[in-house]
Amino acid sequence: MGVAKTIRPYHQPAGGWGALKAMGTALVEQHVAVHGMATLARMNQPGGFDCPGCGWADPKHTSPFEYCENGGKAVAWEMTTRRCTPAFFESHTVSELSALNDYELEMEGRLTHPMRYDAISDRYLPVSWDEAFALVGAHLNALPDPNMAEFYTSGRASNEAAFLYQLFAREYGTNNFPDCSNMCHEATSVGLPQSIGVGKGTVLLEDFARADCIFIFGQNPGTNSPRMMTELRNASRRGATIMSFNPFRERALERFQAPQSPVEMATLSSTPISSRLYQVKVGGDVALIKGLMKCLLAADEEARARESAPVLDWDFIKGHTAGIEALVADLNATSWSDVERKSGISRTEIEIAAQAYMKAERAILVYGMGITQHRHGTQNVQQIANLALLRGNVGREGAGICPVRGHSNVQGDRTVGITETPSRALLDAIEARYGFSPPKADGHNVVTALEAMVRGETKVFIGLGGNFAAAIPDWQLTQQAMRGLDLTVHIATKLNRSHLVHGRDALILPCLGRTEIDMQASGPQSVTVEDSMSMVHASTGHNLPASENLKSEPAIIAGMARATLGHRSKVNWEALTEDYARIREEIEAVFPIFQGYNARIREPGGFHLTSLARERIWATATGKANFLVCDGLCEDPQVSEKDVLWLTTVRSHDQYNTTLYSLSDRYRGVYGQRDVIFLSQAEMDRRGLKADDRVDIVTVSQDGVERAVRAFRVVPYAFPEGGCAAYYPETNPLVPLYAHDPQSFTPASKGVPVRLVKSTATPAVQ
Ligand SMILES: Nc1nc2c(c(=O)[nH]1)N[C@H]1C(S)=C(S)[C@@H](COP(=O)(O)OP(=O)(O)OC[C@H]3O[C@@H](n4cnc5c(=O)[nH]c(N)nc54)[C@H](O)[C@@H]3O)O[C@H]1N2
Ligand SMILES: Nc1nc2c(c(=O)[nH]1)N[C@H]1C(S)=C(S)[C@@H](COP(=O)(O)OP(=O)(O)OC[C@H]3O[C@@H](n4cnc5c(=O)[nH]c(N)nc54)[C@H](O)[C@@H]3O)O[C@H]1N2
Ligand SMILES: [Mo]
Repeated sequence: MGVAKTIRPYHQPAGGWGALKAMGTALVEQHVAVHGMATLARMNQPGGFDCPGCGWADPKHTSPFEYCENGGKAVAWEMTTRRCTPAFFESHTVSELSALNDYELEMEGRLTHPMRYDAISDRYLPVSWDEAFALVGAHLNALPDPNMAEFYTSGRASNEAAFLYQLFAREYGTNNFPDCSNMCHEATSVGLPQSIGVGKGTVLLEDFARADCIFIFGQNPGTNSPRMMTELRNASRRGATIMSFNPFRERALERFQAPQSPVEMATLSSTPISSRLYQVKVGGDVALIKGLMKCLLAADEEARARESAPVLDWDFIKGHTAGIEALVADLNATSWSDVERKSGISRTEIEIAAQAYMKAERAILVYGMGITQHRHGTQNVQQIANLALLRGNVGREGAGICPVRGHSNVQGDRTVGITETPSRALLDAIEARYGFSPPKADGHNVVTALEAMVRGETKVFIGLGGNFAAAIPDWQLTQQAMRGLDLTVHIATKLNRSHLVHGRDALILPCLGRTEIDMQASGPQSVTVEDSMSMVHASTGHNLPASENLKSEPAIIAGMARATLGHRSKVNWEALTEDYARIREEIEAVFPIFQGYNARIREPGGFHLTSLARERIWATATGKANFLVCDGLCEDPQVSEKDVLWLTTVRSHDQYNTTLYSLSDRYRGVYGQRDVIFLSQAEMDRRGLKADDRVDIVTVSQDGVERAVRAFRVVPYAFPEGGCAAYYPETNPLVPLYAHDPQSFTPASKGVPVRLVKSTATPAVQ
């Protein structure tokens, strides 16, 4: 890849010509320049396909330029002309492949043929689809208990694939659905229902055009949802106040040059985005939000003393909420000195942000992984909800809570039944429709699935997309457990680490991507997806498949189901794969919210799945929206040592989760390398470290196990004290499996206590 390992601070705005150039480079690297541009023109358009990148919403799928740099890269990555064929597998043992880095693995290109691991030659060898399905069936049917199998989903799977998958696993007999969202927005799915009765956001895209104030907590839109920059830029230009709360001064949160704006591009001008960036300490959000709420309370009391208009929305609080007294008591018991110490932000600065929030008639609170991936992720989410409720900023135009989802259909997958804790209503609906009795007991999430693997209880792992072995925490322990499985099955488009961390028997089943024509007995098929704003729309691929041996995800799931369940199945798998409109009819039958599904996806832009909270109907135990108290400021009593730093593991600008588009991170000024640690000058001085020194990062473990990554390069950076940052997934070995939010089980990958030790190791070859 030939990019020199340098550190060169980036002084431009985010976006701009750099973004166009990077997208062009990605297309050229994948040898798809001309065809790629034609394909991109069909992205997020009526009759086209849905961007396989992030879960951000599209403006009714009607703008002529609805893609971004990183969406472009995601498409180029899928469309690549490179092929990872049986001949490639023939010439490399799995041990040899294991020496390649994650970038090199995926650069081998699209998988073309189903492959089965052969232990004698330590190679993957071609296998027929029928043999592959029979092998899955034989392993699953040999298990004494269906709960010894795990059915993992990554959030790119369509509604149709996900629905069939959960139906298959439930008819087989388990609710074991570890899901990428367990490592992602689970704190939202668990936290928000307690607060507002629904585990999803409450805003629509059009609300961004009406908001006076937008707060962004722990989310990096310029990299991870660049189409959101259009909304932020427009909001900024019409005078809305945007404020960000993030340990990094992420460039796109500062200023953005819109590649869609001819004027900005021609004049090299840009739009400032955040009027203030608050460099909150890693893990300091509860303190910060409590500080903001303290300001609101104080201002409200003052206003009432003066008999002027209240600051809190008392009509809303009295009519719609419960728990305000306990919240007020908690805030009064929270001292400013603790707030300042834990958040790293002064009271005066917090007051400025609070003023902006109070002044705004309509405010949107946006958040991402900086909020959810903590031991106190659920509490973080609920404090954001409290802040919204205090001013009635839920269920009103231009206002609301906006968790920005990750994968393009992670939200849809959950809506159509990928859940390890199914409701009674879902189980009853399945039983009524199909006449089999689905398992009632809760199944495994990612953490409990890994724990079961470590205990040796799990025998079979099936992954519908994703790169489980790389995305999970605590590799030393967890990857070893995966190697002990009887069978691992991966439905995938590209070769990745999970295929090499395999069980005794192992299959790689190559599938079609979103950009490709999905031809079934009734003709070409469309699938459907749901975005972060709960809009459901169709996605249709137009490119020829990467290989004639590929199958669609629904067809692969149906194949496994038939081979496993045989004649005892109550589902007509064949008929469902012949025509996906039939799958949508089934979804509608099980989930009444999808009423009129097949007709409604023909509307341009699709349709909105109504959210009760948006209508101010609260599906909580109290029938109200709940203010929820978080005791204290989420300090960790286990970690008091002075030299401990809180490590947050983040994405570079050039990766899609475990997929690396390159080893560079343009906006943070890092080129050709990923084994770096961002550290403030003060923390460096405290440790006698200089720029470019190499350090081992060692977790302060509670179980006596050594967790370390070696020889990371120190990069001085404007970063809050007490914390440091490095890239995911290279630092996943540092995240202990036990370190997760007790409520949502989200691994605490944005808050790992670590120590730095001067390295004696030489840097790993990248
Ligand atoms: N191009 C691209 N797009 C993507 C992805 C990708 O990898 N690449 N991934 C997709 C997925 S699955 C997801 S979930 C989303 C992820 O998108 P984001 O939510 O943006 O994820 P991250 O980059 O991991 O971290 C978000 C931000 O949190 C900040 N942060 C870290 N710790 C803290 C903290 O303690 N408090 C606060 N307030 N902030 C903190 C980081 O500095 C970073 O700016 O994007 C999706 N879209
Ligand atoms: N330390 C740390 N760990 C984290 C995170 C973090 O911020 N820090 N983030 C977490 C988050 S938010 C998430 S969502 C998870 C991500 O976990 P996953 O969703 O499991 O991982 P991805 O890297 O998105 O998966 C990439 C693989 O998906 C396959 N793929 C791509 N497109 C398709 C398709 O259309 N169909 C199929 N079947 N396969 C396809 C390709 O083979 C590719 O190699 O990681 C989590 N882990
Ligand atoms: Mo995610």
